[in-house]
Amino acid sequence: MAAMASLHLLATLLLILGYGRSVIIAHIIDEASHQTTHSSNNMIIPNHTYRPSFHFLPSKNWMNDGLTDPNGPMRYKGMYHLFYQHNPKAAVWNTAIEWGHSISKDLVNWFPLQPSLTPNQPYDIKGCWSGSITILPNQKPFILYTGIDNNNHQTQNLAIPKNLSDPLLREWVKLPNNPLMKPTLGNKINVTSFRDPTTAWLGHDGFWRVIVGSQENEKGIAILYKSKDFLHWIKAKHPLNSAKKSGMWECPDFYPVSTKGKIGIETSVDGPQVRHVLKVSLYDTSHDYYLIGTYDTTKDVFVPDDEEGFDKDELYLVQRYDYGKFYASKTFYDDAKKRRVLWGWINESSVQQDDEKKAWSGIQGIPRTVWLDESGKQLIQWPIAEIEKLRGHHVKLHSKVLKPGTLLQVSGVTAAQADVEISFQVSKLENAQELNPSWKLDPQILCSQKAKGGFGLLVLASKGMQEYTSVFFMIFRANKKYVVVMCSDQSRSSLNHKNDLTTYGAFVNVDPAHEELSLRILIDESVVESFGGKGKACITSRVYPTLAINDKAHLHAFNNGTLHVKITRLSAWSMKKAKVN
Ligand code: DQQ
Repeated sequence: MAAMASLHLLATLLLILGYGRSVIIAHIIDEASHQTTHSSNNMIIPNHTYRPSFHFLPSKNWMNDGLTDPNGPMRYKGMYHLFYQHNPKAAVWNTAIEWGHSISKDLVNWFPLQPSLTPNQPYDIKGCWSGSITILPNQKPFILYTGIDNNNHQTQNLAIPKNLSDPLLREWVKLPNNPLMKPTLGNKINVTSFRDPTTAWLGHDGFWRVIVGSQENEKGIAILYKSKDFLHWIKAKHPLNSAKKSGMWECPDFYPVSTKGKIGIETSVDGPQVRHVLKVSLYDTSHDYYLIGTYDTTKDVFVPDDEEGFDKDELYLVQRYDYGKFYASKTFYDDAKKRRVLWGWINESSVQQDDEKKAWSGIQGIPRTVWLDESGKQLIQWPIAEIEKLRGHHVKLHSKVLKPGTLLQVSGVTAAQADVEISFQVSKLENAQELNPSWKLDPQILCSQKAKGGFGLLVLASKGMQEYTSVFFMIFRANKKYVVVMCSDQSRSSLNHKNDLTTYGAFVNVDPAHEELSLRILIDESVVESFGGKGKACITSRVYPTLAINDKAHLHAFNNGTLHVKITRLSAWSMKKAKVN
């Protein structure tokens, strides 16, 4: 209260001094967002401390807001668009969600526009939920999205740009024919589990196809719809894919990948050098899983290489984009750079009360280029090259042996806002810990329970090491082969133990006897986005240190194991701020 009173006093003063009202409002908002909050250990942390500087989040001028799923990403007439699930009124999710909208020339700096869809029709009055964009012939972008009606029933609806000659596509109109797809007694679709239409693809028969996520009891389903004109949609006899016990499939994504290199493919393209990826966001686990397989165009079904698909008993063995926080993701084809780009939502690890205090929650991960690994068995993800233009001051290190027990400080970069790349060569692998055949092969459990040493980076570390987040590799011996696990351990990341401090883990398909182990980490105040094995394994975490903040954060390389480890390359850059909304 006292703080608000002094802000009003300041406003009056500025008015008297002849400043314009808009300048004053901007100033008040800025001041208010710099108010302080008390963490559980009584440290005083300013509200903006954890706010990322180069990750996407809504405008700072929203006094209180929440962001979740990326929606309808696309490149249109030279401009990138990102829509997103946005609650402009509170830093928590609320059903009456709208579609926020921002544009960018480079996927790094973003400019906010007015919301493109707000709940105002009987079929979406309780929320404009997730959906996708399809660019139809003659450059016509169409949004298909889920509307929530007064009975909480879910339907699929179409919105089109009001004015196609506006390159920014500021205004969107909802079609009078809506809803275009809805649950009926005849089709037996679950009325509250029918959402998140994908980008549509065009078959050789001239029919558009789209999948919508659903559930029938425990069975997760990608319901397939077809249409000749994008207005009249007919439910196909068979779903594109389903799995008996995986629960609700949210935000499905279905797209082709090339078997030849990194090049991306437009969503409707099929052919001999093409495989398909089906990704689903499992409501029950809050993780995004994907399968690689074949799209059988005659039967209109997706046949995963791994026959059990999303029904595997050990769900932890189904591949994920990210083994930390990353949900409701969506890809789009970028025709300018001939690549497929992946966006994913990274939620907070703090408690809701703390989100409300800092007045914002939810960010998008750095967009990643995604392609099929040469093995054909997994996807590779790498931060888009454009992010490198934020790299500022650079420190380098060549060839340094890290004896067991070594901690090596990397100074000279802003450690709370940095891009770090490091590669390790490991010798004397016979000293590696043996993988006990009785252990459950869940990498998260290996990282949290079996981790005896390891080597990697300590990020966001306080001077006295009361706080740090460690991202590291562990190598296990198993039948003359080696199993590499990458871990992101948040257990010491903050003295505020109210935060979720879970440890994450992922297998990295690299043979350490013949290849170097590489790690890249994008550190952005409260985000630690890690890419192991040149993008073979990704782990994103959110951490909120109370001591290791801003210029009090430090960066170290370490070897805490029994193996002989050599750093063959280390490059760290201070990262500049992006202009985000
Ligand atoms: N978020 C949206 C839904 C989607 C869920 C609602 C996934 O459409 O299923 O905000 O995070």
